[in-house]
Amino acid sequence: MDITTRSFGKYKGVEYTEIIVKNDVGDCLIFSDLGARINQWLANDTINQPRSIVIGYDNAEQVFELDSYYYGATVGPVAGRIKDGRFDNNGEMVQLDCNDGKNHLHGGRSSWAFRKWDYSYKVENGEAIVMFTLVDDDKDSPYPGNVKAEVTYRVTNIHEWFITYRIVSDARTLINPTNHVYFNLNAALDRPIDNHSLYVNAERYLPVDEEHLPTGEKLPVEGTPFDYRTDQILAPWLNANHPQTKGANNGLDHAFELASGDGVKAWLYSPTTHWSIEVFTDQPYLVVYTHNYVDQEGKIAGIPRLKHAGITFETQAAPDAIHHKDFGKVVYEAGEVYESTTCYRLYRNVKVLDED
Ligand code: G6D
Repeated sequence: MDITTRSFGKYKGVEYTEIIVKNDVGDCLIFSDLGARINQWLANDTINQPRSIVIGYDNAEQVFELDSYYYGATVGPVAGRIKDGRFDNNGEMVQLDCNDGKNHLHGGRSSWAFRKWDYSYKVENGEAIVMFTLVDDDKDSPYPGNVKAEVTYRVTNIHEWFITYRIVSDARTLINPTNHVYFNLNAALDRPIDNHSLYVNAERYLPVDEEHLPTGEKLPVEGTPFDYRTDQILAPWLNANHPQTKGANNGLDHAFELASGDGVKAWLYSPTTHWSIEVFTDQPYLVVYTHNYVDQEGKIAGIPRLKHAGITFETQAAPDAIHHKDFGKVVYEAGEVYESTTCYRLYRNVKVLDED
């Protein structure tokens, strides 16, 4: 297990860093202090060629100049949308900035995705540990409280990437972060994920309105383009003639209510590489977004942004949970610690990759 660093470039006079983790089984995961994000996951194929399975940026400037995608970023303090950016905090009305139409999304303009985090790293028990920390005080953020956030990435020698959050505030506030990693297991970012198979262990999903806010309903997935209780090839469902997928510009952009327990909560497979990802989490919801909007020109890693270029597995309490009592815990009192762990595990089939 080897950990090194290199520059991720400079933006407005601030230098950012990439932290490069190479495990003993051919994976190279590259994180950055800009947004405590994952920027690359390179896995060796059967002819020992590194193939990228997540979407990232070439440098810090792209994050600030191109980013409406939040590739690989830690988004918070609250990941999902908050209606009108407003909520009642124990009798005090709090108004957040509304960076997504009339609503607040991904932490707003002071999102953790665009902050420079402190970091440290070590190898412990044969695993790479990269710890990011951020002090988000109420001067820098419209959220109540001075918050200390720790995000620890652990990379193992069986192709696992663990994310553990430990977050505490000195005042009652909202805490519900996630990681906005996009996977593409075709290992070629110019091949959309329409050919992937998806499994999600969920009986219900949350329909949304025209502002992508949950309506408050929880609907059965049965008979809909949200039924992944057995694995389904995505293409027909992303382009289904269903108001919810069409309303998301032909794709998924929805929260699934996950089954309880420690088992696999989601699974993704590419028929091109025969590689797959399993998702484990202690969070109650999973937002799956299939990169339905391509609203930025420009190429990243030399490749134009494509619709359905990747798929996210954003583990969290449901979007707008502050306005829906049964959407998961999002309110934390002063000193109350938020702790959560999510794991993404890669499986590489022994078959030779399909010829390009
Ligand atoms: C769009 O509605 C989607 C969000 O769910 C996603 O997180 C964002 O793009 C990157 O706003």
